[in-house]
Amino acid sequence: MKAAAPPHTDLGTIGTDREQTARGPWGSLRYRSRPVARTPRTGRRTDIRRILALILLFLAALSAAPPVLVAASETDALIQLLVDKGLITVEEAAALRSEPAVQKQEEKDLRPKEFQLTAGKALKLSGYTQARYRQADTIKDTFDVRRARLSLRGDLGSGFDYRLQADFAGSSAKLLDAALGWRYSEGLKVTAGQFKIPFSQENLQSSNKMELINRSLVVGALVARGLDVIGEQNGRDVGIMAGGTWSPGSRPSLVEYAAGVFNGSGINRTDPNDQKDLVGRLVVKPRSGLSVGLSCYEGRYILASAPDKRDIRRRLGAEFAYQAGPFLARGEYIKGQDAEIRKDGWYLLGGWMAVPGKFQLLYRYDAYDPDRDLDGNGSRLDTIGFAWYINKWVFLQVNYDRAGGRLEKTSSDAYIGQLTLQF
Ligand SMILES: [Ca+2]
Ligand SMILES: [Ca+2]
Repeated sequence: MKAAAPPHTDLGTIGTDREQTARGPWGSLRYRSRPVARTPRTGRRTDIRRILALILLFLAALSAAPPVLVAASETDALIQLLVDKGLITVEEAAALRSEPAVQKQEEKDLRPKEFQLTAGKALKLSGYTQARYRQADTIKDTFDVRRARLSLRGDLGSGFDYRLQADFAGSSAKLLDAALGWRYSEGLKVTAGQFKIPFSQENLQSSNKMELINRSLVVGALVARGLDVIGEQNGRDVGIMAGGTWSPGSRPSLVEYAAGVFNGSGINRTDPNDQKDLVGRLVVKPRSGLSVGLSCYEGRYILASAPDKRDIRRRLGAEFAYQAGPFLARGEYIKGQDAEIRKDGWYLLGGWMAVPGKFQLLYRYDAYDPDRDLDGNGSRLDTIGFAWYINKWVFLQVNYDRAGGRLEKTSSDAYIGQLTLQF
């Protein structure tokens, strides 16, 4: 019965199921309307047939999920049902089955069902992978996959949105973001769940958007990252935050603020104490390209080695960023206190986009002191960077790190290359 099926020449069949259902019958209508309608009678019959074909396709599309009709194809079974009910004759049924659009739908019914990702609302899937090569005296030269992230975002209506992000690099996958947001206005958005704490511009900069490969020493040590007392939390925590922008007069986004309450213990874990940490950030943009900001953090932390002790974990940061044509300047100073130990550090980054949108040259001066009351233990790092924005999806960076520091004996050079693929 299906042997006479026409070859697939209609481009309308290539695409999503929805497109196919929508295009099929209309394409069929146009195609058929020229050769037929020789007499009024056959014309009316053909019209009825086409209307029935449309209804059938609609019903077939609706019944795609529950497999009510097995044995034959769903469309074929529907035609048989119409015959059984006396609504159409056997001849009309045969004519219907020969309609090209109906034949296509029957073939589709008989094909094995494919796995489909569906959602009630539109969702946006994005992700990126960063492959890195490092060469230094202090490590074995190695390739590694530094990040492999997938992110889902969506709008749930009534001002609600969500974001999920996981990192698959390393030995086990890790949930980074799981946040639900509710926007009341430009001036107020409430976010709850797990996400980046509103502290430091560099912390809030996405890893696939950073001009240099590594974050600065001070952000790495004081903003819930690798060298922080609470360990590597990817600059994130679990809590609730309010934020927004406010523009007095006609100026765009003159003031940006965010303030939140967090567990203070990092990602994918509950709070080991009753104390909640407070974080806030305020950024002012007095003119286009320039921003100046302050961040503060007040909390208590518990070390696994001393579960009964609650120590102060306090941070204060100042930042600026300035972009003028191809030139970029950015800097931060952050000081912190963990229990009795006072720490601080700062960086200054300069960039020049030598070829607009393509090649960028960068330099960063980076300093961090893990104990301000102890002399000679500071770290210094000079980084020279080259960034090549190959296209929207591919980004290549080469960095040269020169470590320094007054008493640092292990001073060594490091060359790092990193390729970012994003979608
Ligand atoms: Ca806590
Ligand atoms: Ca010191």
